[in-house]
Amino acid sequence: MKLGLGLYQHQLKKANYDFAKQCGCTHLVVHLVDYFNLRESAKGEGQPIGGEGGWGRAGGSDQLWEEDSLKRLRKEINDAGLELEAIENFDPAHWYDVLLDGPEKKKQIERLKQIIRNIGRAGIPVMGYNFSLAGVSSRINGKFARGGAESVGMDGVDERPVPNGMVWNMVYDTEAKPGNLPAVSYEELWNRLSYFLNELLPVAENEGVKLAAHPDDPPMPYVRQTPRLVYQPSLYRKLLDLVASESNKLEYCLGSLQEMTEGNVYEATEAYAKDIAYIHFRNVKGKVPHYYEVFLDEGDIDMVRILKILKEKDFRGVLIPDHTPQMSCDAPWHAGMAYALGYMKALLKVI
Ligand SMILES: [Mn+2]
Repeated sequence: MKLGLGLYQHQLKKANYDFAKQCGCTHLVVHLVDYFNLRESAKGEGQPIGGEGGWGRAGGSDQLWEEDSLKRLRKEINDAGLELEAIENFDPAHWYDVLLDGPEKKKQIERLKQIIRNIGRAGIPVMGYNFSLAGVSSRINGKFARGGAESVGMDGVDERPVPNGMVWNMVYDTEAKPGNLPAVSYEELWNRLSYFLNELLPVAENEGVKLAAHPDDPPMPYVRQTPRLVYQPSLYRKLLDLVASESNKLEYCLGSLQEMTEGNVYEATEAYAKDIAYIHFRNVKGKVPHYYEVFLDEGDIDMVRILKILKEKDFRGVLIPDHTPQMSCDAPWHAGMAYALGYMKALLKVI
């Protein structure tokens, strides 16, 4: 197993590559979408929460997905002594009508195919995605972790409808007509995912890229009056069975799995180990709709037990901390990540 760090778009710079290397990482997972663009001031604070405008404007990352830009990014990372394992999340501007089954769907799916080709040709092995209408939402902030460390959690579901022009918790059309997303059934949403996978997986296979699915965060059957796809562990099987392909993989989020109300995270890890592209290694207390993100060593998941299962199943992929609580100091995000990575590195050695 390999140690990695996830970096947000605004963090893609030499100092953070060196930081990852110093923490013992060999791999990076990067976000090209800037979730903080409406709130520049929030960039030091770790995870996006988002208010009325969600996480901000979609579409800011256009140029970054070109083959040349991706090659340049990979080279910068390689030059710092690290490998670029994955890109996490498409820009909503590139696929809103794939998610919404809108008029631009065919054009946008072609764009996604080109993006997969660019990623493959830049030598990046994995594209992580989260097929979701409401995206990550219902988040609250608080001093939920040990010693009053700030983290995110959930205390009830966000029931507000998703306004027109917004999807995946970002705004893709500021001129959208007033009103909200029409109601969508589970069956319809699974059909949309099926279209996406059937179109994209053959291209991904050709280019040697894995498409890795994140479960719903939070894993509730409905959020903001929209249905969700993977909100119980068994629904990951449904996703894998939808389209048989070597490139149909999981962005396996331990926190989200633990927050689910059915099954348990150990059985799920055993069941899915062979299908995991990379892992979000984080811990939580509680289950939906009431849970908090906490430090790795104080949550409900026995992280040692998880690593033992992964070792037994011969998982050789990358683990990243995903999120951590913010630590009280001048560099809250970095301190949280350094703590998590040190803890992970020691566990990997011990098991
Ligand atoms: Mn995650």
